Amino acid sequence: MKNPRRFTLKNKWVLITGASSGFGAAAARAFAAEGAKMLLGARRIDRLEKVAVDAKKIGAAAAHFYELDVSKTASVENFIRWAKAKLKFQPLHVLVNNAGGAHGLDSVADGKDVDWETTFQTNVLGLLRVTRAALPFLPRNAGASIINIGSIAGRTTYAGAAAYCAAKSGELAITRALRHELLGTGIRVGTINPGLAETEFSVVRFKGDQKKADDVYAGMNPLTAEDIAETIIWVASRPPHVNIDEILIKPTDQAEIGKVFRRNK
Ligand code: NDP
Ligand code: 8X3
Repeated sequence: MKNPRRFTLKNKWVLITGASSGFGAAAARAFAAEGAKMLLGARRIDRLEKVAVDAKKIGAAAAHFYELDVSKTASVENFIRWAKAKLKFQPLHVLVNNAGGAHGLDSVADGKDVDWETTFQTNVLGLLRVTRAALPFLPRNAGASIINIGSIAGRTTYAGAAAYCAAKSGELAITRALRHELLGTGIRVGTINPGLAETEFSVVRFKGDQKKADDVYAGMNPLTAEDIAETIIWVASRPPHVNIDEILIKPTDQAEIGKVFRRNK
């Protein structure tokens, strides 16, 4: 059998969670450049609208947005009902489960229930909910992909991040289990695990403290949202017989978590 060298994303429907900033917004722009059709979700509608307008300017065949809170089952179901209406019986070829993040950097001894609960509700339960709801729309044996955004934190641990590391290691386990469950359907399942990337991630983690967020990337050259978006496009555009299981992608200035090269320090 002769395999194609690339899966074309032109005119394919792509659903991205957490598309209002960071990796998700950059992924929307990157899929737009491929001429894809997009369904974008997040809680901040004003931000989503800007991303959708940009996506259309860049070349998206369609870019629709709707409010989505992955931490609430009712919101996910509502979002997928809306998505179904937009799809109009066409298949959804790419699901990017990106919504998530870390909340706080407290030790377990000082940990807050609200931070732990938000971390698991978004990174773990949100991923499960969205995947369950979206699966019926992914076509069998037609090059569809589920791309989950994990983290280097899911593959190792560091102080202050017990819940976040556990959540991202949960994301990795879900990705691997899904590959078992979907074997034979032709639906690809993979995870991209970034190291330090400068987005709104640290501002959210430190609850709006910009100084603390900036310090995370001080003197080093972090990954950008565009680096991850390009990786997502590469994964989604592999030919249908190729499944990219797991990618660990880090800035050159990061050897490991906590081992970062900083200039002028
Ligand atoms: P950002 O904070 O810039 O983006 C996070 C996105 O997730 C936003 O669009 C936000 O939208 C959305 N989101 C958060 N909570 C919810 C929710 N309950 N329902 C729906 N959407 C939600 O950070 P990044 O782009 O960096 O993060 C994207 C993913 O990458 C996350 O899963 C994060 O854990 C992971 N990651 C980040 C790394 C980094 O260093 N930046 C490294 C490794 C992984 P809104 O607030 O509008 O709902
Ligand atoms: C984000 C990367 O190193 O801040 O997942 O945990 S890290």
